[in-house]
Amino acid sequence: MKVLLIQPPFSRAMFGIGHLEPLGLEIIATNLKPKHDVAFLDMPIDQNLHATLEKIRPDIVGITALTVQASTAKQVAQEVKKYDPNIFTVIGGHHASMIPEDFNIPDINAIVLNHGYISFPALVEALKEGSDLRKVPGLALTGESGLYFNHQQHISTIEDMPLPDRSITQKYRNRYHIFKEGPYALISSAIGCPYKCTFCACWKVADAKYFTRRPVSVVDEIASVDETRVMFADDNTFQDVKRAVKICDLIKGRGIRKKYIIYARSDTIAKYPELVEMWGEIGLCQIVIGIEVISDEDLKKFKKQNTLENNEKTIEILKKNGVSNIAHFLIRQEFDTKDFNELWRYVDDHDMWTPLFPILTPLPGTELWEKDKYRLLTDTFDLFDLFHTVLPTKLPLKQFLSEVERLYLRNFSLWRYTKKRLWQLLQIIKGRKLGKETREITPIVKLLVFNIMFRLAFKRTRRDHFVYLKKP
Ligand code: B12
Ligand code: SF4
Repeated sequence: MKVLLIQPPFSRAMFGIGHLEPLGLEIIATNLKPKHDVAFLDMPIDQNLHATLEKIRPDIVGITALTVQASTAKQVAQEVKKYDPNIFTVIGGHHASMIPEDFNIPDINAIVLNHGYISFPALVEALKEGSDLRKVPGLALTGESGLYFNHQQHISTIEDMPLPDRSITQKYRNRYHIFKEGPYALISSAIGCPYKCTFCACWKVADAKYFTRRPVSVVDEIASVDETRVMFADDNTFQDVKRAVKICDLIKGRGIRKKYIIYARSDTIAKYPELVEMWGEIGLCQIVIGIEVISDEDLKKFKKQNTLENNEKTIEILKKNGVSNIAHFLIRQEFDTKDFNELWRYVDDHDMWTPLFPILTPLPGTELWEKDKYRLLTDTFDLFDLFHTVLPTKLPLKQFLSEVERLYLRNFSLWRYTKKRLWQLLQIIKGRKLGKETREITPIVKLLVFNIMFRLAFKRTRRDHFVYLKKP
């Protein structure tokens, strides 16, 4: 069978922070490749769908999508069916797994729930053999009378998860970046998360369990990619501390020299600060930390099962080791000017230079979604990028968005930068040695570029809100 895998374009409104390889599709490709022809189109980079369909003439098209890509994924499916109604269209990925009913449309034939590396090859075989699709595990078949579900796939190990076939993304690889920096390779070393924060559905992928790959296999994969920058696609790479130490030792022992970005929780880091130290030595340069809020009470509200003390310890540990802290702070719709100022004061007082301020968004599959789905300001998922608000705000919308923008502009402020550099100069004049924390300060050129980039992006973001908002 000829299979075309597609990463659909991003919604026009999306505020993008980066674009990396579609790891899910590469993993699926591995199990298909021995028996079938597999091609891939990365539409955020190459929008030429018609020419690709002409060239490949696929029997099956598989589309991946996050929530913010739900509309464009549907448009892609529509174009594919317009080109040839006999092509079997399948959708998978995070959005399809969390809210499959959103894809119950005539242009889509089947939806793969969660772990596509098991279901998709079985589906392709069933299509080839002409056997009963209702027997394929982890599948939902679309239809006018509703979805027909076969049972979901529940995993008990990821030892059988194939390594990604990166040959399908070869021609795009030097375009994969985060914040204009790249190329980055993406590697999954673990799946799932044992916590259940109210605003997140990542834990659902593995039923609140945490499954890991063997350290040797992870390090072999790191060594095999050409890129010198690697991002881990795990929700908490340090969750299993012994394993994190082992991976680090292996990387060091094999003399692999790359730069790493990982996601981790502050409770792990506060308890095992040595992890940051040892990983810092092998090239860990950024950690994405969900600090989320600035009080214990609010941490409890979001069921984060963490403390302010852990967050603050972590901020210091990362500074001491010269590892950038991509701290995420949730911006809530109930914020007024005082809350925005208080949050900024916290960031500034803690001398943080690389924070992000995602707007609280009821992502499908989350507890928040169940609570707030009836209050949405918009009919589409195009604004679900965490830079738009899809819920009503206490402040007038325009003012709320200006306050969010101001947080970023305060962070990229030339005055703040100059003050910091002058302070450092003073320390040097006084004969004091500067610590590794100076590494976190955004270099001046980058700071100016981000300042302009964010201004332009927010101008568009503000305008898009009014284009996409539900008409009363
Ligand atoms: C790494 C990562 C990123 C990276 C790179 C993503 C990329 N490929 O470009 C960066 C930092 C750039 C990023 C950006 C964004 N991200 Co992100 N990111 C992740 C993270 C941590 C891992 C994703 C991943 O690779 N997983 C591993 C792969 C193997 O899993 P998978 O893709 O789900 O694939 C499996 C199945 O879903 C299935 N499958 C997938 N596709 C298909 C297709 C078919 C046909 C089939 C059959 C099966 C199938 O099979 C695969 C193998 O079993 C997740 C959290 C998480 N734990 O998933 C968040 C996450 C995906 N991101 C999220 C968000 C919101 C974003 C942004 C919108 C933020 C922003 N404003 O920029 C952007 C989206 C733009 C983009 N480029 O994708 C949300 C999405 C929530 C949602 N409901 O959509 C997540 C879930 C985190 C969260 N907050 O909840 N992200
Ligand atoms: S926010 Fe982080 S800790 Fe909480 S459930 Fe999601 S991945 Fe787990």
